[in-house]
Amino acid sequence: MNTADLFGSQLLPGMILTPDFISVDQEIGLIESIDASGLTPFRFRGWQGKRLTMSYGSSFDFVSGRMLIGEPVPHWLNGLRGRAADFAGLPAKDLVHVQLTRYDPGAGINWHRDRPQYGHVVGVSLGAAAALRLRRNIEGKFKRFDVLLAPRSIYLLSGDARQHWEHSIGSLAATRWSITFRSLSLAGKAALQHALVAMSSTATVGDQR
Ligand SMILES: O=C(O)CCC(=O)C(=O)O
Repeated sequence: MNTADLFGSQLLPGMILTPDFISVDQEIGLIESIDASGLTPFRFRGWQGKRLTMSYGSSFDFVSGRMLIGEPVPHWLNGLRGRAADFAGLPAKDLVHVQLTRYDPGAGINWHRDRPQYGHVVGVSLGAAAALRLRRNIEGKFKRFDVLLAPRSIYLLSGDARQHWEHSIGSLAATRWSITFRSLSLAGKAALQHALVAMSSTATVGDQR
């Protein structure tokens, strides 16, 4: 029996969606914590997005193109991280990166695949419902698929859905929040190792002064 049989519907190979993963009270508490977390506009090289984000743990820096060791994952996310990891069939410690996002009216996210440094992607949706649009280029033609992300639902992107399909969310009419947990791919683990070595050699140079 695979994870989809146990926990939700498999929509594409590697994509599972489960409604009502958290309660309304939990949703309200998570939204309050996200709003209090110090969100800032998402930046990609010289460009600034309308959505607001905050990241914890190991993360990819879109400005320098490097893996960074970020702020530790705060305690208020630990319970949800454990449940999200169970949902994805992973140990909680593998979800090393957490991204909080707020999409105010007019904000969305353009077509993309998550960075190859990341492995599994697990997303919890809060607030307004949104359509997650998916597309895959097959011999010059896009195959498309839309998935409704209801508030309090959780989705997993892995395998085919993660590697071969791009996803996006169009401009929203009402505010939506999301919590995205990510594991590292082999490339991400190597990049993280590199970042840790660079950090420890900087510390050693500093110590010698
Ligand atoms: O808000 C979401 O659920 C999607 C987020 C996403 O695709 C991203 O940050 O790369």
